[in-house]
Amino acid sequence: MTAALLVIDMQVDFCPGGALAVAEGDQIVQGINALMPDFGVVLLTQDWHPAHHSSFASSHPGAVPFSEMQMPYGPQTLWPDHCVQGSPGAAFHPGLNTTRADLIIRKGMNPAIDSYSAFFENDRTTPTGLEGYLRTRGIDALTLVGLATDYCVNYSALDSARLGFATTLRTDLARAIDLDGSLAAAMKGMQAAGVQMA
Ligand code: VGL
Ligand code: ZN
Repeated sequence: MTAALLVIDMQVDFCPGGALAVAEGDQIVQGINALMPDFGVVLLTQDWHPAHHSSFASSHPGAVPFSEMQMPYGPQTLWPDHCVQGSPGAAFHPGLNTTRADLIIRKGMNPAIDSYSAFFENDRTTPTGLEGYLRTRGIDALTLVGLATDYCVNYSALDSARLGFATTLRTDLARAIDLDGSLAAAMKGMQAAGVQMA
């Protein structure tokens, strides 16, 4: 098997002090760096929204962060403004080894659709191109790490397993937002989809 390491959204805004901080998000950086030499291919994702993105509560008058809204593609959680293209918060955590990356894939650029997964936007059909990259490079196994376990890591792992990649989540190298039991639901869903927990 040819395995790749998929590092999800290790960005300033998802770490303590950031706009959408994940508790202990910064504590997994060194462990992720240490894992990179074990993989022939390292891929990084970057949440990369235009200003006024539709997933921001501030784009909807009267809406508050962490509430839910119906979008044409289904329910969408509304977030504080985060990871705006080119902003300091959208940068990778300064401790992350980005030198080692074969590919950086950016997502969430469509103003009207959020994109949690590294493979598809939240309409579940618009591809990012990652699947084609993996297939043309002969990669058939993916290990996921990063932020957040219950959102972008979860959606990426589910798509990875559904597309037929042997998928592993390093739970020690991921951290969650955990809104209303979202972490427990995500863990259950990933296990049911055949994602290996390591
Ligand atoms: C994420 C919420 C909004 C994530 C990104 O990286 O898990 N969560 N945008
Ligand atoms: Zn986002």
